[in-house]
Amino acid sequence: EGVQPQDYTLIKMEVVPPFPSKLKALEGRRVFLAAATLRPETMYGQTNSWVLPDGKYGAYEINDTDVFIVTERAALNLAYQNLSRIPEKPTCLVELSGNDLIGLPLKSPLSLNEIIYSLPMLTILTDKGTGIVTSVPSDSPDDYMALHDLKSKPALRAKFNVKDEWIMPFEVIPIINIPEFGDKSAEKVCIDLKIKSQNEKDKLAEAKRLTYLRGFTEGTMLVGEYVGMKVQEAKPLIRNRLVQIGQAVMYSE
Ligand code: A2H
Repeated sequence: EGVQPQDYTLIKMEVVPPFPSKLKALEGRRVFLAAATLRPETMYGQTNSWVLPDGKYGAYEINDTDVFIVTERAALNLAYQNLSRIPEKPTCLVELSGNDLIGLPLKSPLSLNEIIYSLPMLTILTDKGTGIVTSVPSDSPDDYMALHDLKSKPALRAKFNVKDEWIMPFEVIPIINIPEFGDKSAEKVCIDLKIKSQNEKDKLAEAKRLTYLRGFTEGTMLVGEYVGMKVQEAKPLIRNRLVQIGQAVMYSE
């Protein structure tokens, strides 16, 4: 926990019916994986969502129609931020593990890929955000390496029952140009730093440091409603629009 509160945008990634047996009790409701992001302007480039296979999640009633799948810790925080049907009291409809969520088809706001899938990431922290992360491999080194690991390692796919069609069709999409790093900044920096896997913590921290600030201060949007605009200016506009149309909510911790 930092000293400063962190403000996240929670992206509502809708689970596409029909639901698998573990989620059958939720039939008739709108069910979302709620992904915490600091980069709402990158949502055009989503290729999948990430869950922790051994993580504990629950399906929580947010209001009369919507259900969010998040960690219990996040559900409690949400309940104190007016995001629970019963104020200050989370209602869990179904307990789930990350493994139950792998392979769910999702429709996610602004994504150029119409349907994306939920996949395993081993470095997700359960004490940050919602425990659900949306994947933008063009601009996030963690996402790029985790997707690269799954694409290049058949044994890893087999271990988590990941089908080829949930990953192989999904390529890195150029969405932001950074003068020094080009149109796929995360891919470039991971290659330059010779990062081998999602587990190379120190190198990935360096990759994030290199791309994060530059992306914000010098990046230009290559796609979407604000194409040509600086990331710095587009970011609040995109975030506010997503919240206004009900496809995202703000969350702080
Ligand atoms: B970001 P901070 Cl394009 N465990 O969103 C691990 N990582 C998590 C997480 C968790 N429980 N919850 C959120 N995150 C990720 C987009 C993105 C992000 C881009 C580039 C950089 C980036 C797409 N993934 O983050 O420690 C989420 O990934 C770089 C730090 O609170 C979230 O934003 O600063 C970010 O980490 C929040 O990390």
